[in-house]
Amino acid sequence: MSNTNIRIAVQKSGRLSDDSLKLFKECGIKFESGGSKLRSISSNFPIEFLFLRDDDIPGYVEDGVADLGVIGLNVLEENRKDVEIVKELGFSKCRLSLAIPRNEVYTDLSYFEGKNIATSYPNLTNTFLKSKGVSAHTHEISGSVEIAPSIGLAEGICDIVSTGGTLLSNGLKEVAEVFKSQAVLISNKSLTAEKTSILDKLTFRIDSVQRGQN
Ligand code: PRT
Ligand code: ZN
Repeated sequence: MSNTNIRIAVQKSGRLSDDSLKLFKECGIKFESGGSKLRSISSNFPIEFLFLRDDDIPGYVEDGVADLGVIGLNVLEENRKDVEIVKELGFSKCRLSLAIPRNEVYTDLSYFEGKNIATSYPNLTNTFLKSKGVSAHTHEISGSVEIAPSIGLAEGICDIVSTGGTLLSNGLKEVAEVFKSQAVLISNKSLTAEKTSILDKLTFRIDSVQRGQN
């Protein structure tokens, strides 16, 4: 019998982690997780887990360091890695949205013409604005984007929104949705036949879990 394992990269700790681990456990896959463990081999399914920062996952899957990964579609599309999207997983749902100070009057997207927008997602933001015929300047910052308008760095922001609470508490209002996201299962584009057959077994189990939830 072959002892090939498929290798999957999941977020070590963050907004994707709990639901990713829960999904694989619901698939009947036994493995250890948590603490400082960065790798774990399942005792009852041919799979090895790597626990990583989410931003590194698409690159590892493109390079074949990992065969599969669980990642937010927002991160995947922003970084434009060449991987296969196997399926939508239905958790970590959020949206990338444009927001401006609450007391500003907003009419339509032309509001952003010639303005500065702070974001950690310059590619998605620029692609959206271009498709709408708006020319604005994006300033890439890696975190605490919501603070940018109040410190005079930009007139608006484009950031991930879930409940809207963070925008509210920073005196901002959401004015346009740029991109809808959720967690997706991705795979390397050239899996061996053996790994493809393990992936088929895995997606079969994920499908049954998802059917049970509907
Ligand atoms: O440490 P590591 O690099 O692995 O994690 P990370 O800090 O980069 O990412 P993490 O764990 O915060 O998010 C992982 C993924 O979860 C994101 O790429 C999204 O696909 C998804 N997701 C779902 C979210 C949110 N909801 C979310 N609310 N990602 C971020 N947020 C942040 C957002 O940036 C903003 O600051 O939460 C704030 C807004 O939330 P609300 O509820 O106040 O609107
Ligand atoms: Zn990250």
